[in-house]
Amino acid sequence: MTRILFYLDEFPHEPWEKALKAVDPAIEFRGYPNWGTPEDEPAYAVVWEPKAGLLAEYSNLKAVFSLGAGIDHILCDTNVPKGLPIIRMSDDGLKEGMAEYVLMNVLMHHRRVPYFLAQQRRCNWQRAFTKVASSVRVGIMGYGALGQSAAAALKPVGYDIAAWSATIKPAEEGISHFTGPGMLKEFLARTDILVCLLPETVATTGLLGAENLAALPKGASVINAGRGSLIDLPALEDALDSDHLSGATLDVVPKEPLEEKHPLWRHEKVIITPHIAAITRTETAANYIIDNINQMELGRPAQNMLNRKRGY
Ligand code: NDP
Ligand code: OXD
Repeated sequence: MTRILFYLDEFPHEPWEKALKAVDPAIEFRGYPNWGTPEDEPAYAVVWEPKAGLLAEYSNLKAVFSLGAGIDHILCDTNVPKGLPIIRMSDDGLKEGMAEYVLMNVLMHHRRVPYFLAQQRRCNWQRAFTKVASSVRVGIMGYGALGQSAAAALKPVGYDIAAWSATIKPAEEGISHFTGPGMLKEFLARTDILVCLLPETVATTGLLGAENLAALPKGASVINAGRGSLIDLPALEDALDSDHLSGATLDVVPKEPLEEKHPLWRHEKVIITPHIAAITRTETAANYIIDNINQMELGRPAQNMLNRKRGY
């Protein structure tokens, strides 16, 4: 029998137990704190922001499933054993959610919604014109599962799309590819709306500072739905205030929640959402977790296992 040890502090466990048992009625579901003892039979952990020390304490874990695509909420605990396999979420629900969020925000910046909302607050009937989609250059930073799903949603609108990633990608109709640090400036210089979908790693932390923000063309906007550590917020604020950038959407910030007195909450050019771009959806995630467990039980590799060397 498969045993799942579940940890999700902020939300009730019941919908997850129901969804996992709908896929495999034979599983045993143990919601934290009822994990039993580390001497119990081997088990799989399914977690979001687990308590520090918990994963190290349970030496009976075969693998850990992250309830999100990111694993920074697990690796911030330095006690997590180095050899413990960690599987990242990459189910269809997450991809669909992110595609909806990115499409909505690219359209909002393309059609100047932050500007029109600011005019509305002043009761100002001020017209301004927007470019046709085919001349709007969207740049997707991070072309993994979520970047590709976002691109698929943007393509039918007709945007001029490019993507930047760590490794070379095969040629693809409708997407120009840029690779690695050497091509970053060139990628940024051709981007009017930058969509950031990068994981948090040593290489991505602080990557969008003053210098790289300055490489974007005047009037560009930035959408960050990856991780907050990517962007230097004071540099972003300066770029918005100097009118180098025309807008930003932040779903993630370096320290969440964003503190109440932070000026970006009230900035006219900024849209803030509380890390909800793609919330893991129970049904598709339950299928993904059980499928992966079944593969591992057959001695096959799990999908989307964390590669600790590259950090994602
Ligand atoms: P993937 O691992 O599938 O994709 C990551 C992409 O980032 C890959 O294209 C990878 O390049 C690229 N990348 C990583 N490091 C670098 C680097 N140093 N330079 C250039 N490119 C780099 O991850 P997902 O698409 O599934 O998820 C991306 C991130 O989105 C997650 O890690 C998570 O932090 C965030 N997220 C946020 C959510 C939200 O609600 N705000 C929801 C879900 C995820 P390559 O293809 O060459 O490997
Ligand atoms: C994730 C997230 O990593 O929701 O999936 O941030």
